[in-house]
Amino acid sequence: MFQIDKNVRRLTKDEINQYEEYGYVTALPVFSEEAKQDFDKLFVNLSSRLDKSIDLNKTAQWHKASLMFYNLCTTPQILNYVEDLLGPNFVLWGGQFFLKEPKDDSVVPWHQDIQYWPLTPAKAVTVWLALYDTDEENGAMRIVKGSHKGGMFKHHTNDAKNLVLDQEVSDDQINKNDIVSLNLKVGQISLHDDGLLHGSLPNYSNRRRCGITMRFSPVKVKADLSVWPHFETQLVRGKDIYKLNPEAPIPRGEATPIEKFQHSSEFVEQW
Ligand SMILES: O=C(O)CCC(=O)C(=O)O
Repeated sequence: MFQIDKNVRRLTKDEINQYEEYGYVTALPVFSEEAKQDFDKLFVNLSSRLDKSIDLNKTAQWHKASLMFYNLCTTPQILNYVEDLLGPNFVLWGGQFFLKEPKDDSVVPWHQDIQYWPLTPAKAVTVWLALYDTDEENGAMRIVKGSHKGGMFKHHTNDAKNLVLDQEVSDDQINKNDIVSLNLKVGQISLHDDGLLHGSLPNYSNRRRCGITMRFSPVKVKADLSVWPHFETQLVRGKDIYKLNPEAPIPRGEATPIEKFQHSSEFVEQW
């Protein structure tokens, strides 16, 4: 459905080294410019299902609810890049939108994903797919290169209304010289490590900024279900040799998540 970029490829050795050294790779081609209208249609179709009282940024589990969303996450060309980092056997366990409408003052505070995720061992790759062009003006994601090697940073809770997430690393822990803005053209992806510091600023532009994040882990990773009872995996490459986590079925239709944490059984009746 979404046209693939003719320049799509596998990760180069340099990119794999860069990921290990700096915790990210960016501007990887996946979908062509012509997919632009289809992405816009997908965004409108999925987001408009939500009641106005529900913030799209506060929903997740779209990969377990919506077949269209699942199909996008399992695009073979995306999985190829992930396989180059995680090896042959891995699962999809998260899928959500990060949206900033024009002149939206919402901010994603500096954080490490491992602060939120009860996974052992802590190993996950996030794919951030640009549904619209994203740059410094409209609040592209920013990362602190190499910060995944610094262990756990100290987070504090910040309940400010314009923050999309509530765990924040204070500015004084950020090495300003290492900040990189992950500017992407529609259809491109970035990849980042779960220990990497990242966040994003408001959208100062008149353009929508929206990306889809997809979370992948090797099959040897286990979630603590006492912290995340909703956690389920979908095997997307290779074999699940350890069977450490509950599995979610591939969506059989179009359901709509309305919260951050939902079990797949909640979607079944909507398919
Ligand atoms: O899109 C953003 O600004 C932040 C995304 C993010 O926090 C994540 O991918 O973990």
